[in-house]
Amino acid sequence: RKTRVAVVFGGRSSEHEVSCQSAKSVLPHLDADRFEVVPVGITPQGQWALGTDPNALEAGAGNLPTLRNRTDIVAIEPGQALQDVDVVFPLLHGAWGEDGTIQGLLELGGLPYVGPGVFASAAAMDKIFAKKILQAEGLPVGKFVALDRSATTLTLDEREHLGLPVFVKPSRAGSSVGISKVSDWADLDAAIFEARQHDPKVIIEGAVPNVREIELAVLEFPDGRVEASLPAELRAVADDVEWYDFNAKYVDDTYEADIPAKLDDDITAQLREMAVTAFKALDCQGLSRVDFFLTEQNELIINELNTMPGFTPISMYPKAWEATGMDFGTLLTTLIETAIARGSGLR
Ligand code: ADP
Ligand code: MG
Ligand code: MG
Ligand code: K
Repeated sequence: RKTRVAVVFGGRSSEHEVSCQSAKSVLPHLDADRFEVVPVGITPQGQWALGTDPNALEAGAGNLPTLRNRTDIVAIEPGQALQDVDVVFPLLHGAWGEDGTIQGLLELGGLPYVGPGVFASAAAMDKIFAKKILQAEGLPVGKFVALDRSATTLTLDEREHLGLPVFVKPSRAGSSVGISKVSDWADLDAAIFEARQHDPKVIIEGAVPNVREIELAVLEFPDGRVEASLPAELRAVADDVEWYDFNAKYVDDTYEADIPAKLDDDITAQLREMAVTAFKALDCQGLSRVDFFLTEQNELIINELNTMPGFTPISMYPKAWEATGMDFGTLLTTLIETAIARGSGLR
């Protein structure tokens, strides 16, 4: 019989709609001869629902599909939703999905799943811990201050260390949700307050001036080999576009992608090697998108790893592999086969 793949999507995080969009674009690309898809939606309230077709969802925020306003959902237990499933694709972004929580549930149930395990998922979700681990491995990260849960502002020393502008971020979020760029210290406390709407843990980073944003898609193959795609670059189309915010990611056309990025061969080689090193430093498995900043001085900084990056039609992870010679369908098959080859339990 065909391999039964549960595609779990939606979820409780602020990236609910992005996840629904990812599911909508993944489903038609899964090899129908080999896989039988079991779509499992999770509502923003955390209800699990079987048989929710991501293609039949109404449009929500940013014109993305959503389960947010559905009143007809019949909630079932996760165990019931995943009954008779061979492997799970937890296509969830952000908290309660990309952060090790669903991975823990699947480990308890002994079910193999696509993507990194509990530890790597949790570590990559938390920008503060991810930076600490990367630093410990000797990998380059930018200047940052981890704001204590009880602190409401930066000290004078910390302000001097970071300099203006700074980026204020929830430590555990994604899709640029809750992030502000602050160019005047007078706006700092409001930005911290805003970030705290998403996470009590806040990270504040020194802004990299005239940064180039480069992303690489890292993939593990069923035999354990780990490879990085060619680098892709995200470029603002106009000078007055300041940074890659939620609207730039999903709504406007303020950013363009160069896939592959126009970079010298030696920087490309360095990026591909560093992406695999970062993947291993965080003990990732399956996949991750490793996002870099390239400074004006041609220095590389690792910004973050995303263990379940977007899989929408415009998302960089599938596009970067396409540019490296692997089509979307083959990529999805590889992800699922790697998950099955790994199995469940400690490894
Ligand atoms: P998310 O996980 O939400 O994507 P990021 O840390 O990647 O959060 O930040 C989102 C965007 O904000 C980046 O893609 C970049 O455009 C901008 N940004 C974040 N940190 C910095 C920084 N230190 N210097 C310059 N730009 C930054
Ligand atoms: Mg992220
Ligand atoms: Mg990012
Ligand atoms: K992340």
